[in-house]
Amino acid sequence: MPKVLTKQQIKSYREEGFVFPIRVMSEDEALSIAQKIENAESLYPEEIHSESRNNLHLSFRFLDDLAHNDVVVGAMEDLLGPDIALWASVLFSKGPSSGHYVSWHQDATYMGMNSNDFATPWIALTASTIEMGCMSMIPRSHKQEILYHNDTFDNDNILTRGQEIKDVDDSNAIDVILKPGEMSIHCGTVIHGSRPNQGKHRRVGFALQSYMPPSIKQTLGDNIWTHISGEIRQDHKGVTLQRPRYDMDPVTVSQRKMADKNLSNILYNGSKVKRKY
Ligand SMILES: O=C(O)CCC(=O)C(=O)O
Repeated sequence: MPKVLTKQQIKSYREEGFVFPIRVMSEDEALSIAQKIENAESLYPEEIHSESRNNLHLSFRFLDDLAHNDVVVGAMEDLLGPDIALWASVLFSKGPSSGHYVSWHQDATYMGMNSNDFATPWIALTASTIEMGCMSMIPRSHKQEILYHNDTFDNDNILTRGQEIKDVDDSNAIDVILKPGEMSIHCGTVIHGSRPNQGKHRRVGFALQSYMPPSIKQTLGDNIWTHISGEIRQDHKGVTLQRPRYDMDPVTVSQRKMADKNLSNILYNGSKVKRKY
């Protein structure tokens, strides 16, 4: 018996490569988390900003709570089984009327895993509409291997390498329109991207990238996992990440630095250019 997703939603995820919308919390709760992010940005500008956006669940208790949210974790258990660890998280923010976009890509390309069958919940903390540059997904595109990605490092492209798959047939693309507090879930090989935010308000999504069962192993870089549910993975490199006891807990802020460095080494492996995120 699934915990959160319906059988139809599980089928849809497996057949299309993604599923949405799934309500995680009320609109008010989501908007209050978006507000907490803004407060954190003004209180701790060195810790959280557009280029310091990875693994913020290790520095801020309210984002750690999202990574462990019952609805999110229940949905992951429905898709991945009972033993789950989180690889990383990314705060994807696009300011109003900004040129920032995300080119067509497959997440698994530079993650260095032995399998791409992992899942990423993307939680809308504000509305995410077509005008605001919501994600778009190419249905069933996950049923293929990783395609060639051209690393553009384009300034407006907010992917690490600005990597893009060229000539994607987007005639069947689905716009992942979400209300605050809803999430989508996509798999590691589905082709997706997002256009610039042409709206008047900021668009904020928190991507838990990605939840993995123990059968999926890191083949590049070190194993650094946030334990989520079931059996604790035994393949941690040196340290098991802890949960922040409060915002800016010095123990986990320092663990975040280590996790971010490892993430950067993995994502930019083989690249001559390295951005700060
Ligand atoms: O937030 C976006 O616009 C893109 C996010 C994305 O590519 C992802 O979560 O994998």
